[in-house]
Amino acid sequence: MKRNLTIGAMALSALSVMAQQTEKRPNIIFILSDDHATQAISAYGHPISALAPTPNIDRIASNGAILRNNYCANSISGPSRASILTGKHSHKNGFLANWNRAFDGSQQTLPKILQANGYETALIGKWHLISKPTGFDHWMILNDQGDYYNPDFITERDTVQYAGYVTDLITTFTKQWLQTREEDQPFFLMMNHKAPHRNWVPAERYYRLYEDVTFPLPATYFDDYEGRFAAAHQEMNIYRDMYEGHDLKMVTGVDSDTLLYDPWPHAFLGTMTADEQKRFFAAYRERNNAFHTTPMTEKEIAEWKYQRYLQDYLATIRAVDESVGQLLDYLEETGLDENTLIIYSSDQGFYLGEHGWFDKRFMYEESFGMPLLMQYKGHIKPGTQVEGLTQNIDFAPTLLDFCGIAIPDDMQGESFRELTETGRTPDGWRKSLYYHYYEYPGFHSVRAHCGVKTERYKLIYFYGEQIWELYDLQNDPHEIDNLYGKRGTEQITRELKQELKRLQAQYELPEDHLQPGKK
Ligand code: SGN
Ligand code: CA
Repeated sequence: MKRNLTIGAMALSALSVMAQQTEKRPNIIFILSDDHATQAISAYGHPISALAPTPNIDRIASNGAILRNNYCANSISGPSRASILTGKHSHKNGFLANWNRAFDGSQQTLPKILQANGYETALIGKWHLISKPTGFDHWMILNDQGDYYNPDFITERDTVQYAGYVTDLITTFTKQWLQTREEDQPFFLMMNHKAPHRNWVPAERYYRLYEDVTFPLPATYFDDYEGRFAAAHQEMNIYRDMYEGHDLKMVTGVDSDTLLYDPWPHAFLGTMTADEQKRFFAAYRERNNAFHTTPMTEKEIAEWKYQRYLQDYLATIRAVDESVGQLLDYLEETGLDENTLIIYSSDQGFYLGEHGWFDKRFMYEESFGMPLLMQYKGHIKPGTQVEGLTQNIDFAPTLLDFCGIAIPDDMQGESFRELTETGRTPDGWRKSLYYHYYEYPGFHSVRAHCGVKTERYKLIYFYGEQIWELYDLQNDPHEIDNLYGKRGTEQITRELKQELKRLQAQYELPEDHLQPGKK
């Protein structure tokens, strides 16, 4: 009798150890959109998002945590994705820019470590790292940037074109994989949306969603870039550099079905069927006709372009938000949400007209910042706000930490698990962030730069031109007043330069990475 009891107790404690172990091994769903600005996620509270809310993405924040000071290491797609996968800065993972050099898939990555620890791993959607994915048991990726309508999907076996809208297809394939995965294994699933990437083509049902909404013009829309050389020399201005056909869906005249300038027709209208094209032009006709029949000044045209850009950009996000809603519903209906950590982010931030811009790349807040929302029932309290400085190199270590898997020493990021679990930033947490953008010469002509950010200040060094910029984010949140070299800033400049050097040494930046030119 006694013996039996003991065995029973032992079995029970073994069970509870197992339960703890299972608890330590959450499933992970990583939702990564492309170019999704925090200004366009209503949980972040920006006035733009108030007019185009994202109720489903916000669900993740209200079920869990919103990270308010999360940043990327290099604000461009491939490099950010490589940092997410490796937990390392660009100079360590080797993917410096969206140049033609493939990601070295033989290196250590988050999915590989999870796989080695018994996880089933899957990737669906945008990949953009040139080499084939490694570390995923199942993958189905878009070709390069992918197309909005009727896109190709590449698998280990073949390339197949699917009929439909890219965001909806990615959601469908993701749900299908969830239904067919190995039920007895924990899983790591990446759902990587194309939207809201350029050229911002909404789902047909949303072509006209925001046509009557007037979005607030950013205070810096007509920025003169005074005192900021690189800002003055970029090519990402909405009213100067956007392609009127490709980006703004403008046509040649009243009732025209011919787009104005579109350098890549094969990647836009070219993938739509004839009927889809017809419905596309019909949906924009009234607005395009009004443009041609209303006299406008140059300034009014610049403002009209801003509205058209935002209407389309935000309309593509509506389908992303629906996708997140469908996934959350599925997890709740199946009870999977109990043991699944869900994370929503984007490869970088984006300009929604600030400084007159679209695109990213600069170390200024809008593109340096990355949205980050996380839920994990029983571990992250609903409504948690995280203020500490976090970065995409931290994602891999954080997720490994949540899974109870040892974080390899050579990962450069830190686990921010404690920040999300307590809502507090521990004393020893980092006080500064390192940033490095390489892609110059390149698309949009943003000069290569590196820099350091603290809670209040930011120092940027455009090393090709040997130009420095210094901002006091507290007094100048729009970063228009370059304080570098101004009287009274000597000490803070000295401190920030020292900190930049310290970070470069800590992260082992090779010396020639501060030389201009393609690496
Ligand atoms: C494309 C875009 C650019 C964009 C890059 C990188 N042009 O080339 O505007 O900066 O991608 O974006 S497009 O008209 O072809 O869309 S990234 O998010 O993949 O890094
Ligand atoms: Ca991107």
